[in-house]
Amino acid sequence: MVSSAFRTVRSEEIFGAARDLMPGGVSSPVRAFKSVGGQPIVFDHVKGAYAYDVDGNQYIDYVGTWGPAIVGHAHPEVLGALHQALDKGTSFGAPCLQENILARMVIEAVPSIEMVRFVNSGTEACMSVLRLMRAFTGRDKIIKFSGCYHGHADMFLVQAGSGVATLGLPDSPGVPKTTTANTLTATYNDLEAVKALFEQNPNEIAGVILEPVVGNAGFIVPEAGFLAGLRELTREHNALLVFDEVMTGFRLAYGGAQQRFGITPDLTTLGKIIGGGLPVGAYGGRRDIMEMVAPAGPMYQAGTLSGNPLAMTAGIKTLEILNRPGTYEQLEKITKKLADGLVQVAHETGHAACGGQLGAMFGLFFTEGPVHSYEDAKRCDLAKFSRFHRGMLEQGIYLAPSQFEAGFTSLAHTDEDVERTLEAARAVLAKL
Ligand code: HOZ
Repeated sequence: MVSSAFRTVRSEEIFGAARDLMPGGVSSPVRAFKSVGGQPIVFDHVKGAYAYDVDGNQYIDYVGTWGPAIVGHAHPEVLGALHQALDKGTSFGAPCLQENILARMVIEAVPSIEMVRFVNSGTEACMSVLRLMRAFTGRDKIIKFSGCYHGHADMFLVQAGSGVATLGLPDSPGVPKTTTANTLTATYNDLEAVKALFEQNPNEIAGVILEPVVGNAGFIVPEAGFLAGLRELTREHNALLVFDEVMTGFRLAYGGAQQRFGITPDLTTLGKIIGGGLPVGAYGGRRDIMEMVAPAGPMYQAGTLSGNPLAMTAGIKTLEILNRPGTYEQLEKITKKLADGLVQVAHETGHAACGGQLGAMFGLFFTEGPVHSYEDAKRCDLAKFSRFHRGMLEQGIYLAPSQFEAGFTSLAHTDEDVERTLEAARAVLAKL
């Protein structure tokens, strides 16, 4: 636990050198702490619910490597399986048995998935699923929602969440207007806006893609009837419904948001948890659609490292652990205690705040709320979030360094961790 002797000398040295070597000193923008200020912490190792930095500070970690660490970091069973797999080689570039095993587990778990293709990241899964939506329908336009993030492929960098929202960037330079001309955007939770887009673009829209529960504009849940309404509208217009469950898959329930809400999309993207901490993404869905993917069909998509035995092994073991009795009840209980506790502590210390939780995912906004969309989320007190984030860091609590990211818990987080977190929050918020 970080004490009054919070020192970050080594982190500063290492990050200082990184700045000269890599743009912004990082391999992915949000990690640079730009929106919350101060130097990022350089990690040395992770275990269970904790992260340890290069200065010897320990943190209760609610980022969980941005989602994959749902069974806890460096779980002994995952590491054991990986050690065995390592001895057989790191990559085959040929079919392996582990792909079948993980594919079967994913198909059995996720209601919409009858066939699956493994790729190497959530970005890759989403860019591939977009090509598939277009190939299957013969239409070019898609609808996405502001604040939803579907990776960094050109056609999704329109009012995107996550790092784009965190850094307050306009749509990225380098993305040709012609590439995004077919990306229509609507406000999340606004069914009427989607209806209007369908009416204005008859027979032109391939489908609607969304995070069924948003995690890249902060944590935002769908209002009653929103997902069902999208399901109806897409059917009515012969368009596809795609759930980007890169964050929510295996996190809100074993079968993801679609199982939890009882709405089955046509296609789904996955990532994070299904790789157990190694780089994996996947897209899958109805068999008749997936059979368009090469070499079964004409829609081309490929990858040298896709389905590699190490990543498949980590995913298999992670899902095996998650599928044991009681895991989701435990995740729900601990995460609810944390999310409710944070809002309560904020109110008791005199701050406007709202938040929520589903499964092992949570959020806290410094605003009266309610927050139903990215437009609402942008109205929250970002300066206060920055000070809260820094204060929590100094208390040994590692939160996502952006108001526009969700928080993640794991099976390794204990009641005691949550109580320590709430105590820290009380101490920090009382001084803000
Ligand atoms: N886009 C990721 C969160 N939504 C951040 C990934 C990272 O920085 O590792």
